[in-house]
Amino acid sequence: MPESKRPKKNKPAALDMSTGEATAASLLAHGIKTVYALPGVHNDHLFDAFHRAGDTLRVVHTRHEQGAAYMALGAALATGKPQAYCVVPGPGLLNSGAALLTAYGMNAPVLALIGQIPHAAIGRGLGHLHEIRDQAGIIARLVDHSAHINGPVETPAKVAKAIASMRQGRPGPAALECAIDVWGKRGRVALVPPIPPRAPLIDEDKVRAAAKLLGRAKRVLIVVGGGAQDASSEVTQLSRLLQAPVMAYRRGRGVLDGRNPYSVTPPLGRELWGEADAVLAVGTRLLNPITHWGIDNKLQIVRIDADREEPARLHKPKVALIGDAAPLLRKLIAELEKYNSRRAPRHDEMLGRQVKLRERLDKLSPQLAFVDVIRAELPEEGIYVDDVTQIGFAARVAFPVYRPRTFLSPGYQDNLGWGYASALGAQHARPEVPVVAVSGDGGFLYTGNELATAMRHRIPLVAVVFADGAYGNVRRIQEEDFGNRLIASDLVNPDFVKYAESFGAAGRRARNPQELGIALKAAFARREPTVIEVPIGPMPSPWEFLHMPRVRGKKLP
Ligand SMILES: Cc1ncc(C[n+]2csc(CCOP(=O)(O)OP(=O)(O)O)c2C)c(N)n1
Ligand SMILES: [Mg+2]
Repeated sequence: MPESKRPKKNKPAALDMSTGEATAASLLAHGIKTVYALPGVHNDHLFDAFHRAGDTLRVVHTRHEQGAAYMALGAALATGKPQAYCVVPGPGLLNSGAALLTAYGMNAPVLALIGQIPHAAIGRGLGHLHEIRDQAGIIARLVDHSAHINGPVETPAKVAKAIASMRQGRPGPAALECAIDVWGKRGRVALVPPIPPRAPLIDEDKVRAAAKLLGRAKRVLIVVGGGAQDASSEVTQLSRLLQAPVMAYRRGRGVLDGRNPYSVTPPLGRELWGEADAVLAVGTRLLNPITHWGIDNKLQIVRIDADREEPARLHKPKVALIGDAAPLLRKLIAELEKYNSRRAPRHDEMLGRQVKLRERLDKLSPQLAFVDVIRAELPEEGIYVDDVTQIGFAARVAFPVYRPRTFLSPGYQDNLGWGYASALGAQHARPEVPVVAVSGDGGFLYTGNELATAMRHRIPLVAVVFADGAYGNVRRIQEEDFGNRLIASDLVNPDFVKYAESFGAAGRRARNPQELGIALKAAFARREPTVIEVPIGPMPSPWEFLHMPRVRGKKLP
């Protein structure tokens, strides 16, 4: 063979493939072995490529596009690894929209594969099946990285770039769209390896400045968000070195083991925020503490964030360190050895504060009786998936989370109904650990239809549905703040036990915390799709533990 015709070293040979086959092969080359999906004519060639990939690539099909996208989201949050979903254009895309929006808000690495109308018709408004005006523009508003696939040859590079973007800087979703007549087009395709993440250079001067500031401080509070999920051991070590409590609300839970008395949620976090002279904020927007609890120049803030733009968005911190939390924290720990001061241990103080808080939380005892039982039955490594419900609000302040990625809560979108389908994705991606979805009767029926998916794909998710016959949170606000003028907050429910049984799943009813404990123990042992209905009455308001007034300085708008 003449020299020029010989394949270059390290360059894989080009193979004859369709765009769909190149997409499937590229997903596999990036370790993505599952696509959560709902098919349709626009993506037939892509699904045929998935079929041809055989057992190496699993397609988990759902009953609604929101289910597919939420499953990918739940899987991404439970594993920290990129996940993919695939839907038809127009209504398929919009049906998946709330999940994609939530993936953006939660910085979750979800890849959306979206069909398109015939290539030559895009933008012409001819009224093709599932046509939507400026689909690419709509997608571009929902994610930071999106691209259009024009044919097989460019597919591997576009997939690689999209997946790299999901880990680069602030992580998050990405989207690729491709026309109905392009998925099947063939060409000579050379696969490309994953693009290695570019770690930003660590600014040693800034690390030193942060170490000096924190080393000198007398009362440090660490605040963690979703960006700290992979830095659990570093945060734990820093908490010890600085004698600093660690506060988390929704996304940072489990970074410091909830059994550690230094692990706090907002009610204690606010007290500590008021007393602190320094805050180390890791992978969190810090929006609620700054805007609600106030800020003054006696509180020095060090921020660690993957996104360069984030730290100064609301309030300029003293020091901003840009990059992944774990390597930056390791540098900070090393540097602190030189500058850290001696501080008295706060162990007993923190234990005392925790006991006092628990006494205050007695007001929420109807919710906490259930929360405690779920914690008692869910194994240490089990995953709790939250929804926007009265039990959920109590859990956000009082459910101790033992490990990272074991408390999934929908972040600032706080979108009702994400729970069941996201939990299904978490359970699918982590089959070895039990997962429990905790919903209200309102939230459950958003995606409770995916019980059919749980049965079809044998996903042994356990769902607990607290049924009060109401959008209870809304109803309580109408009762307490709007003179009991009730509107649009009552619900007519199915019998959730029979509902589950009609799918062939296990249905149970638990009338009190003790019965819930028994039902959960059995369900985690049986490992089959299960719905446990818990009939409840009205619950006390959790707001005094979540919406708390200013404790220092001025309040930012
Ligand atoms: C997508 C979305 N729509 C509406 C809301 C507003 N909302 C917050 S809580 C709630 C009621 C939840 O009802 P349910 O799931 O039964 O839980 P409960 O409050 O009764 O415990 C509603 C409608 C929301 N958070 N997200
Ligand atoms: Mg309800």
